[in-house]
Amino acid sequence: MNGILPPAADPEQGGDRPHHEREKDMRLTTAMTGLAAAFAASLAAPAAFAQQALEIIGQPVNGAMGFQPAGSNIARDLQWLDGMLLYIVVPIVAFVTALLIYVIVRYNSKSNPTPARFTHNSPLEVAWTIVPIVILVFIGAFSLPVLFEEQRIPVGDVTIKATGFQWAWAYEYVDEGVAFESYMIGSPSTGGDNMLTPEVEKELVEAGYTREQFLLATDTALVVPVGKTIVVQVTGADVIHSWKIPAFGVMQDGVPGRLAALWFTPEKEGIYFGQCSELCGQMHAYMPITVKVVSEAAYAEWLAGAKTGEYQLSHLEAAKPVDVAAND
Ligand SMILES: [Cu+2]
Repeated sequence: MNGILPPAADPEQGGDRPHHEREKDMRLTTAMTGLAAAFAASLAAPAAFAQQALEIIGQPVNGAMGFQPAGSNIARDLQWLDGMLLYIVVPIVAFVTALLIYVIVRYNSKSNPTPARFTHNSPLEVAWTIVPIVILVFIGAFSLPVLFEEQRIPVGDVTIKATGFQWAWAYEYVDEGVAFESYMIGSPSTGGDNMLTPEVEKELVEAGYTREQFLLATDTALVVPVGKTIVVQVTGADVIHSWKIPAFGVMQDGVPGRLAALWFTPEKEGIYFGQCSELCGQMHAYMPITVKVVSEAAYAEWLAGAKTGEYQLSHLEAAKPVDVAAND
């Protein structure tokens, strides 16, 4: 997003009016926002659900280094492993670099004109075999449990099937009879042309985002309850796509004709973004993923609305089985 988006406007625009006056304004604004939100919520489809209350946690930030904040058990363990490995990798790199420099300086042909002629040193050879084995076994003792944690799919409290297609994601809450598609705000499917126009910015703001979330925010979002086991079954309807949320530490290819799975337990309420991460065609960059992690009560409310509203499975194209073997 570098270069496309200017920095966001400064939100602290109080001018030089007295402090108490600004505070009064803010209270009024908050009250009005609350009222407007309540009014909007009473009208809107589940798509516009719970925007105001949720903080955006999982998104790329210009100039940032390292990981996005860990938003799940999987991401927390992955990031811990990454940090632990640095304590092993950094000394090894420093040691090998120092050794190389020492050899270059001490044993070049000028400072060491007559080189030694020996070819074997048994204690040294045993040492440089055993020491790396010990290091690798030590790393494995920590990395394999994390790998198994990711790959052993538990029984989910919520099971969602995510189908990638050119170019968006379709979701089905398999035990609930709820399904919907999720298009990037500003994509052709929502009337845009993948450019950040003033109309697209308006749509983003109406959906509770800002221009900073262009290329990340979708018209509908996956909604999941905090603290529950979420299993996502991933597949593709046409070519290979990949469902990835960096802040959850999950990524799984969606292959046509196969149903793979990933799981995570979201640990903090908020909005998390991801993108299709398998090069899948011309509009690969325009099929992002938006996940809203909400309280259990808010999830139950959303689900009830989704079941009776436009997200009913029977209403949707996504419900039709995909004939992956068809070649006509
Ligand atoms: Cu894709």
